[in-house]
Amino acid sequence: MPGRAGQDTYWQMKLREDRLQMRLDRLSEFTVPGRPWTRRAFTERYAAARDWLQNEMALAGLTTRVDAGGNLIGTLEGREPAHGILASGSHIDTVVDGGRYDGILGVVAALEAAQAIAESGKQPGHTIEVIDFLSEEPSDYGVSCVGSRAMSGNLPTDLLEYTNPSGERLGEAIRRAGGAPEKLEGPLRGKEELAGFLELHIEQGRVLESTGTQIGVVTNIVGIRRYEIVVTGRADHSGTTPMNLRQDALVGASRIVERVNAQARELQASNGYLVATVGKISVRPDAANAVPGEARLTLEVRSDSEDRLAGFLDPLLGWAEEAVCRQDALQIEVRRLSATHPTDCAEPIVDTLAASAAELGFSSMKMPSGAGHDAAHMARLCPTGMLFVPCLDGRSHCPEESITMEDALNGARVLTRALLALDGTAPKGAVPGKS
Ligand code: HGY
Ligand code: MN
Ligand code: MN
Repeated sequence: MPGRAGQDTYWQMKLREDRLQMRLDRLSEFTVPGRPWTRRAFTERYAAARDWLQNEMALAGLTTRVDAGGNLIGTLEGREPAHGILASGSHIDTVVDGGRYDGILGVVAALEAAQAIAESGKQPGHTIEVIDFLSEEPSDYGVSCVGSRAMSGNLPTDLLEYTNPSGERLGEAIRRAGGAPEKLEGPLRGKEELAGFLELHIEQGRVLESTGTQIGVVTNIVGIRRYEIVVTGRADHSGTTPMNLRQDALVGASRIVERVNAQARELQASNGYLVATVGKISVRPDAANAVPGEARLTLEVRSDSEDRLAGFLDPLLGWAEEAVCRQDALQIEVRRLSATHPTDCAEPIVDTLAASAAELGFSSMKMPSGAGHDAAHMARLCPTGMLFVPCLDGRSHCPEESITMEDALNGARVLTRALLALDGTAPKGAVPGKS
């Protein structure tokens, strides 16, 4: 249901559903055969998808480069470079067996917006950048949002030493992706460089669909802490080791999984939004006939409150000291993998997105994001906002994830309208939310 055309007609005419669809289809085809949709960062398939995308950016009239953080950036020059850059984008990597639209919609829609603006023949005042951030999903190196962390100066150099299961350092992987890890000691962009950042994403939940709302305007992005918990016992023969003599690490780990779930339920009920998940586990020796000697878990905690995030681990470890270490004769080691803070979107950007949706005749609602996003890191650099479109049955991070092209196009329209609104009203020094 596109609304009034009026003064926006010139770019709306250029926003092309067929091109948006073609790019979504082509990008999603870069997947591990038989495992839709799997395009893990740092793999050859991911590199091939990025080569394709870089070429599409060039065909759209953008100049392209890969920055030191391994981010692929397409640039449409503005009339007034001093006004700063309006940037938009997301990521094209997926979780294993993930969805078709998580990430790529935001990249493809940003490219469509930039191309429509370029083809409208009216050069924007601000330079517009389309960004495909490197490795947003938790990577095999234990770090997520690698590119947006690097860009915003939130990739401490010790994270570059993290290794994947084959022993490759994250820093080397970033170099393979075209980056320059030796340049990642501080933010890659100065605060004055960027006038604003917008990210379009699928909602990944059910709120928009269940309320029949076309556009979600994000007010806050959840904070996320991830920890690795290693439970160590003793590997033994499963047939010859009596039950009372075992130090089974997986049994201890399973108690921890249950406790994480119970503690999160209690806290959520009494304290407000907090979710906690053990979504990854590996066991050694990992054999049907061996008592597990080691179990490695990844614990992830999310909340919109820094205090709730900070308060989760200690009670869990206090409980584990007695229930797992003492009673089951196991050891536990914990390592913090990463932490992002709950992040508010910039109010003037929230207002611009809501106004853009209304001007185009779309229903919208303000809502928090329970998913993490590159936008949370970009908010360190410049006024940042996000918009959501509905996804079928709220499914995401699974192959069933689906959206309608109508919703995809609606999102691209609001994104483009908002970029133009910011372009028209946000010269340097008077950028909304920027002091
Ligand atoms: O993990 C997240 O919240 C995001 O989908 N990467
Ligand atoms: Mn995701
Ligand atoms: Mn995503």
